Amino acid sequence: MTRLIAFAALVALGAGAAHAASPAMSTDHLAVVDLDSDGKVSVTEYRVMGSNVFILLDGDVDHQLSETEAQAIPVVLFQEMDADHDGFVSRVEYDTQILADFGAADLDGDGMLN
Ligand SMILES: [Ca+2]
Ligand SMILES: [Ca+2]
Ligand SMILES: [Ca+2]
Repeated sequence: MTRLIAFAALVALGAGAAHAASPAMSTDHLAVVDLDSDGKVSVTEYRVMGSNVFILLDGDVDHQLSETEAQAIPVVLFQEMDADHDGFVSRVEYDTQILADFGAADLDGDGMLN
């Protein structure tokens, strides 16, 4: 599992930022993302998850995340997502990373994480 999935699940679980950098995602975290409980995470489920996290973090609802809003996200990951380096992660930058992350985690390319 990639870091972004791990942090997204952890944010959803209400875990503190101290745990957000954990490289591993346990079965419990997978269950949070697996909305229909079929044991797999589809790209749709993953995007819903990612969207919920974005909305959760975007406190001022300007559709971009400042470093302050994104404190739960490891700084390195925030900088990776901020493709144009303007100090904010826009929704487009975020979604791009979400999809790239899903693709990277979907090792057999079947559109499901399992
Ligand atoms: Ca599922
Ligand atoms: Ca914002
Ligand atoms: Ca940006």
